[in-house]
Amino acid sequence: MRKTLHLVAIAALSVSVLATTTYRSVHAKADEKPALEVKIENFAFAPATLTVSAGAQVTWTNKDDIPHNIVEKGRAFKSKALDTGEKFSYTFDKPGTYEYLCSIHPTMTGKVIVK
Ligand SMILES: [Cu+2]
Repeated sequence: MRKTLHLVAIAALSVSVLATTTYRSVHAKADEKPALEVKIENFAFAPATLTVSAGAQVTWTNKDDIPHNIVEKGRAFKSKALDTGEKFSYTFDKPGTYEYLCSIHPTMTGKVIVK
């Protein structure tokens, strides 16, 4: 009788270890491409400097009630004017430093560093 209980306990433990391992591997996969977001708010990019790994996709969202755009200084990318709530995404394949601004309000600047 005791031996049976012992075996049941071992079986239960194995199932829980297996479940934990499966849970972790699923989550590790989800973490491979984190959502990288830059908010455009109060005439500023936040964060103003973002460091990402090559291959990362960055999404800008305009939270202001007036249009803004995102123009990379070397013209690597350029968005249309984004209205409130609109988004623009760009995938950074090559390492480097990408400086950008809002060409409607050129004092608004930001930077993405790709490693
Ligand atoms: Cu602007």
